[in-house]
Amino acid sequence: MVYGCSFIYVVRGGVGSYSIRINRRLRFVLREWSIYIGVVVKMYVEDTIAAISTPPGTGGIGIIRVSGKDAIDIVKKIFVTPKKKDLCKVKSHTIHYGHIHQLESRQIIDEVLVSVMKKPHTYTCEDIIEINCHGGIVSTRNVLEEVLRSGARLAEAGEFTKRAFLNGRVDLVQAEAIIDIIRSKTNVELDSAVHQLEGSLSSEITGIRGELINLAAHLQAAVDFPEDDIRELSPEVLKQSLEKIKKRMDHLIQTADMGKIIRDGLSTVIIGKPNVGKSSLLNALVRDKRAIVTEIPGTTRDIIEEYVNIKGVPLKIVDTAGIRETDDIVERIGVEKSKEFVQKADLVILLLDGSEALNENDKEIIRLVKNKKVIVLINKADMEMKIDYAYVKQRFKEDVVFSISVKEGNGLEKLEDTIREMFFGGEIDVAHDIVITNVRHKDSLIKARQSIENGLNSVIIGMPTDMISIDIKDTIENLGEIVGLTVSEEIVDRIFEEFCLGK
Ligand SMILES: Nc1nc2c(ncn2[C@@H]2O[C@H](COP(=O)(O)OP(=O)(O)OP(=O)(O)O)[C@@H](O)[C@H]2O)c(=O)[nH]1
Ligand SMILES: [Mg+2]
Repeated sequence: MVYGCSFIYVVRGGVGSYSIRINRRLRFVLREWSIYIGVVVKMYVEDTIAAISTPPGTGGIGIIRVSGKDAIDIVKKIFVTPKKKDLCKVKSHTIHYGHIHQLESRQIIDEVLVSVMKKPHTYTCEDIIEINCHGGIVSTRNVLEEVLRSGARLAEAGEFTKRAFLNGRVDLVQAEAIIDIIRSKTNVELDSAVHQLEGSLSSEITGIRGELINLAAHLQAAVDFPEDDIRELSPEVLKQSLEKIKKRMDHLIQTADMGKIIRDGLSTVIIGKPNVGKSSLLNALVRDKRAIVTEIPGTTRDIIEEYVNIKGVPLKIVDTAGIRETDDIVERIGVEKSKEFVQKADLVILLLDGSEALNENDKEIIRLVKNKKVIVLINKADMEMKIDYAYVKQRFKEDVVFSISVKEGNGLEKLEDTIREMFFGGEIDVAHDIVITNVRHKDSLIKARQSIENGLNSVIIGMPTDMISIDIKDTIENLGEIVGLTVSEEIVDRIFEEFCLGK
């Protein structure tokens, strides 16, 4: 990839660091810490890339996306409309019917619709052409080959979005939100990713960062230009400002637990001795006959995993083999796996058969889940109850033990409400709340919080302004990593490698 850079102007009053690359190898890092110099750098990417943007395989249509300064000229060489339109002269954001020809033999390869989107209002901020061809594997590949032959380079994974980032259309948080949108497994995850793409987290981070920049500028100016009579910030005012900012960071970090659930699903395991109705419960929750249910104890032997949305809480729910002592090798492996899953789970749903007295297997499982977050369901409430209810109630908090009948569907609603209350304690509004769903963001926030804490301690013990400025500067950098202002080239590469081809 060939990069260029140009400096547009130098202004008074910016603090930060800018990192850009030229010709892949040459890394140009502009870092300044003077409150009087800020440099606006404009990046541009030289070559034109192309890739198939639709999934591999056959489909209604296949889309070849071309982006870069020569996109229109390249496609013009192989695309012919019935009225021999000149693509360079058509209006931006218009669609044109025609045929793709082979570059040399001029043989027609496909009948297509070509979308022309001229910069800057495009996905990459560059000229983009999208060729909609018939969605066969061969036809799509043939069209791509002609585009490459005409002068484009095959795009790397995520390179279109990387260009959107390099050209300043999205920041790193928004670029990562695009991958999250593509990979969303539940609506909650999707809503949260869309909210981040709209810039909710980015503006919170840039807001906090902006306040720190103002503080740093004020501190530095008072030191560098004492003759200008710049009013010094009193330690008390400084402490209050830093504490306020730390609180905002704390709040963001606290959302990361919920963020993990939104992203990966609440890891939930259904556990119990054989035949208590675990698989029946899984099927009821996913509203599908996903697991085999029989009256024979030991029916489930392997782990069955499903994603389900329970009143807005995404669950990765696992049905396990019933736990009991057994000589059957296959079943024994299943039982061991069940125990392992209990240890890893965020939530354990322990199922007991209310129509039977508790036996040693039940008691062993009750011991096994002692230190876990657990909901205890006494199943088969439609039958005569023989279970020792008092024994169970003694061992768990009252509000997490209740009867259900999976067969008749009684108690399922209460189970769903209990799960939601347990983890979200009320309303979750991922479409409006800012939630940290990305481990990279969480790590940088934790580093930023540590830096600001160091700064606060420096203020409290009366360290000189210079020392406090260093901590504030570190915080600014840590926050800059999140949105991509101060992030290393390796991290940027790693993020975009996770994308699919053509995105
Ligand atoms: N009466 C009654 N029977 C139920 C209820 N829930 C499940 N069953 C029955 O209990 C039997 C066992 O159900 P499963 O869901 O296979 O039980 P399991 O816990 O997955 O069993 P294993 O896979 O063998 O560990 C089946 O015959 C179900 O129809 C219930 O609420 N009431
Ligand atoms: Mg089962």
